[in-house]
Amino acid sequence: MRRIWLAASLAGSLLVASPALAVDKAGAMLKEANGNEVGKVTLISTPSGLLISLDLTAIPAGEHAFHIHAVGKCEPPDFKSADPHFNPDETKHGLMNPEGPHAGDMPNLHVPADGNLQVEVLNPAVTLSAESALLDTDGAAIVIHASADDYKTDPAGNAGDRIACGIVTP
Ligand SMILES: [Cu+2]
Ligand SMILES: [Zn+2]
Repeated sequence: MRRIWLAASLAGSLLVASPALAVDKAGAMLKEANGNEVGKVTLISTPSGLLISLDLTAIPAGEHAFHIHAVGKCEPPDFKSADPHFNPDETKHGLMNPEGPHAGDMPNLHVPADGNLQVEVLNPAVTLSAESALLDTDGAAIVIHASADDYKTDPAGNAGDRIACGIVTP
């Protein structure tokens, strides 16, 4: 009798544990300091990592750093509320840093003259839920900077001001 009860309760807890936490898609609306929407981000969980699709509509032409920051808060005008780069492993900044990168570090965006850019980036270091989760209690934000990331200067790649910010939302 006791063995049957144990098996039943185990099955019950497994059922509760898995589907409730799984989030496989999220989005973010990128806004400048004046509140204008300048792009949309879609984040999709894949077995290879988080697939991030960007649809930018009004970013100044040129090369811009593109990161995931640690807190889902975008307060204008400087967006400092998003805190530093998402860095659950407490590493150093930069794709070219031997002690890096942060989980939130990603390649620069090259925006053409008309300010429109569609691009997809795979970030294998982050997930939406479970480990290295963007949707943890303080959330996360997608940030675009005024200048390029030099991929090595800790803690932020010398990328200058934060010109657009979007809160990752399930
Ligand atoms: Cu950044
Ligand atoms: Zn970084």
